[in-house]
Amino acid sequence: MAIRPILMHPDPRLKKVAAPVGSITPEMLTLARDMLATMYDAPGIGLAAPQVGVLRRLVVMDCVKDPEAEPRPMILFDPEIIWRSDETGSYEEGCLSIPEQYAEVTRPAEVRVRWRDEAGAEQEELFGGLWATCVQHEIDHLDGKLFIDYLGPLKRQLITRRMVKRKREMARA
Ligand code: K2U
Ligand code: ZN
Repeated sequence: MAIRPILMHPDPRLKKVAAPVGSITPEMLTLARDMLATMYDAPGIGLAAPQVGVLRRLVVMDCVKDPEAEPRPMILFDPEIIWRSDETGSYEEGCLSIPEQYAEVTRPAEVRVRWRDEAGAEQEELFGGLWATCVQHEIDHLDGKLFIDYLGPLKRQLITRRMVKRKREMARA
C-alpha cells in the first residue's frame, strides 16, 4: 500500500481522456489499493486514476461520511453511466486536484452505473445523494473534465489563477 502524489490543476494530464483498463492485472489492483489509501489519507471521498498521473479508466470511492458507520470502499474499473435521472441536484463541490476551491455544481440527482469490480465481475448500481455526485465527479475526471468546467469562464479563470499562484509558491518552498 502506497500513498501516491495527487496532481494539481493546471496539469495537462488532468485534461486528457483516460484509456480503458481492459483486463485487470495485478498492477491495476495495486494501483486501485494505492488510490484507496491515497483517498483516505487526503482525506477525500473519491479519487480517479488520472489524479495520480495514471491515464486509465479506474476510480475509487467511499462516500460513507458517518465515522461510526461501516466504511464502503469501492473500486470501479471502466465505469460507465448507463442512465441519468431527469431530476437534478446541486452540491458545493471540491476536488483533491484543486484544493480549497469550492463551487456549486448541478448534476443529475441519480445515475445508474455499470463497471467491473476487482474480481473482474460486472456490477451495476443506482447511485443517489452524495454517491451520485461523487461517481459523476470521478467519471468526469476519466474524460478530462473538472468541476470548474461547469462554472462560468470568469470564476473558472479566477480559480485557475489561484492554483497557478499556489503551484508557483509551492515550487519555491
Ligand atoms: O475527485 C476528487 O477530487 C475527490 C473529491 C470527490 C468529490 C468532490 C465533490 C463532491 C463529491 C466528491 C474529493 O472527495 S474532495 C473532498 C470532498 C469531500 C466531501 C465532499 C466534497 C468534497
Ligand atoms: Zn476531483
